[in-house]
This record gives sequence, C-alpha cells and structure tokens, in this order.
Amino acid sequence: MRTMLVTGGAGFIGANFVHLTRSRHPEDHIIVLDKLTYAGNRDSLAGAEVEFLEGDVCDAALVDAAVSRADAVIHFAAESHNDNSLRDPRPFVDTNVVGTFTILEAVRRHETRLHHISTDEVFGDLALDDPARFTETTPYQPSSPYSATKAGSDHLVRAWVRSFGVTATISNCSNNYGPYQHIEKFIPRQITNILDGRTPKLYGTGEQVRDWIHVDDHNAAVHLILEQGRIGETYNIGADNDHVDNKRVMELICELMDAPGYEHVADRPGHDQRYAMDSTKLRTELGWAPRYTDTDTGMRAGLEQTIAWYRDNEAWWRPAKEQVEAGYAERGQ
Ligand code: NAD
Ligand code: TDX
Repeated sequence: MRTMLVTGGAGFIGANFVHLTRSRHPEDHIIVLDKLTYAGNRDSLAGAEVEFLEGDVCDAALVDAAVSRADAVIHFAAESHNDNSLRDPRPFVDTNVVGTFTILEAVRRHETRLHHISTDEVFGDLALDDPARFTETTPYQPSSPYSATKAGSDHLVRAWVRSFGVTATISNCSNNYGPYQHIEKFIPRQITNILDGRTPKLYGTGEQVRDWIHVDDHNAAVHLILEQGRIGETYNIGADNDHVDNKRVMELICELMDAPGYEHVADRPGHDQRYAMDSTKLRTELGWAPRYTDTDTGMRAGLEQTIAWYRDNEAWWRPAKEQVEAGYAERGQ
C-alpha cells in the first residue's frame, strides 16, 4: 500500500486525479491537503475514500507532518484563474510560489518523491499564424501574474532537483476540461450559462487557440510519469487540439446543447493568443496517448460527457453561479 499526498485535491484536476487513482489503485491511502478556497469543493470528493486535511500549502508545520507520512506527493494546489490574477495577484504569489517552496523543503527533508503539476502558459503564447508548438526546451516567457508564478514554481522545482537532489518530475499541460471544473472557466461557464437560460459569453473575437485536453487524459499521463518518468525530467502534455479556436469550441457547445447563439463581450487584457503543446517526449518515452480524440475538433465526445455531467450535477455548481456571473458583469464580460 502506498500513501499519496495530493495537494489541491478538492479542485478540478486534483479531484479527478483522486477519483482516477481510487479506481486504479483501491489499495492506496490518499491524503488530500486543500485550503478549500472558493475553487475547492469538498463535494467533488464525494464517494472517494480519502483522509482530508483542510489547510494551506504555505503552512510549513502542517505540510511537513503530511509529507512525512507520504510515499509520493502530487502537487496540484494553486491559484489557477488568469482573470483573477489580473485583479489580485497576491494569492498567486503566496500559493503558487511560497506554497511550492514549502512543499519542496518538506520533500527535501523527508526524501519523498514529488510530482509537480504545471501549465503550458509558462512558455508565453504564440502568434495565431505561428504553427510552432512548445517543447520541453522552449524558453519560459509567461504573460500573466498566474503564469509568471507557475513559471517561478517550476524554476524552484528544477533548482531543488539540481542543488539538493530532490526526486521530482514536472509536467506542463494544456487547457483541461471535464467534470468538477469551476464555472468561472470558459467551458463550464458556457455550459452552465446555457443550462441557466443565460447567453454564452465569448471574449473578443474568439480567435484565440487553446490546446484542449480532457482531464482524464491529463491525469493518466500524471500516473505514467509518477510510475515511469525519469527523475528531474519535464514532460509536456497535450492532445493535439491546437487547431481549435475558442469560437469553434463555443459553436460546438451551442450545437451539442441546442442553444440559439452566443454574444461577444470585453476581451481579457493581455489575452494570450495561441497555446500549442508538443507531447512527443511523453508519447515516445512513456507510451502515453489521449483517449478523448475524434476527427472533428477532437473534443466532441469529451464535451458530450462534460455537458451531461453539468446537467446531472446542478446542485454542485448552482451555489456559485450568481456570484460568478455578477463578477463578470462588473467587468463587462
Ligand atoms: P482549481 O483552481 O480548480 O483548484 C485548485 C485547488 O487548490 C482548490 O481545491 C483550492 O482550494 C486549492 N488551493 C488553493 N490555494 C491553496 C493553498 N494555499 N493551500 C492548499 N490548497 C490550496 O485548479 P485546477 O484547474 O484543478 O488546477 C490544478 C493544477 O493544475 C494547478 O497547479 C494549475 O496550475 C495546473 N493546470 C491547470 C490547467 C487547467 O486547464 N485547469 C492546465 C494545466 C495545468
Ligand atoms: O467566459 C469566458 N469567455 C472566453 O472567451 C472565459 C472565462 C474565457 N474565455 C476565453 C479566454 C481564453 O482564451 O477562453 C479561453 C480559456 O479561458 P480560461 O478557461 O479562463 O483558461 P485559460 O486562461 O486559457 O487558462 C487555463 O488553462 C491553462 C487554466 O485556467 C489555467 O489554470 C491553465 O494553466
């Protein structure tokens, strides 16, 4: 039996990771450490047997005690929303940078295996007409306070590997979608807008490109890296959806939900244009491949599953809806 410490396990990707791990490794003991910020939801772990620690990844004593009992730490906890980081960057510096530092010091002390979860946004963005993809050696050029703090956390992990021999791996993944994603984010916001009788909202022209991946494909890659990844290495994760712009995703959601249309709203300041991930290393070294692929946008089956989940789980998202939309309305979005 292994003990896994999952930070941020009440958030979107972390909760999906816990459910996947429970189904694949029922014998594992899972400790979830989560502060339950506005983005964390205890209900996302319903049905999964876990030891739940409510607390902050910046709390060195709490983190040390939890890490001392773990065989591996999977570090998802972060402030994750770009729009929020533009209004109040402080929690991003605290959780993403100081939180990761705190985790690193604990795994250093206890010689514990760490996998650090990061994002494609550390590489900055590409021009819309640039067909390049980010590789593991693309220089970091983050644009927002969110991506800058994630970039900082990645640098810390690499420095702790090299300077202190910490046994860590990193993965940088593209935009995820799927069940349990907070309704402030693009895809669940539009799905719940339609379910709620509101008009879906597209920022600016909607020509930006995100390399969408289903959350289960991301987490399957994390499992592979944990089991077979080389220590000190970084793996890019992406499902080759870098030809699908926001407008196309919006049209597909409207089509699948029989919605009459959407409206254009104020654009995000400094809006990153195009993200595209080259996941060749993960595919060739570890044999990973995404399961959610199809010949249209690569997202139809995954979106159908995600829409059905939000339809069936209104009690999960309803309490946040009014406030999230009021916040967006204040900013003309
Ligand atoms: P999320 O915002 O849905 O969840 C974050 C979780 O972390 C929440 O449960 C929250 O309560 C918890 N948390 C926040 N601050 C904390 C703190 N100080 N101490 C303890 N817990 C804290 O985020 P997500 O979308 O699930 O992202 C998870 C990770 O994956 C992040 O590191 C993010 O950078 C990365 N990532 C996300 C995406 C994406 O598309 N969502 C893509 C690539 C990488
Ligand atoms: O209502 C909206 N309308 C809209 O057009 C919202 C909320 C977003 N958008 C656009 C902005 C982006 O181009 O959709 C795209 C996706 O937006 P978000 O869901 O906010 O994601 P993004 O900013 O791309 O970042 C996400 O992917 C990388 C996650 O939030 C990050 O945590 C992850 O690192």
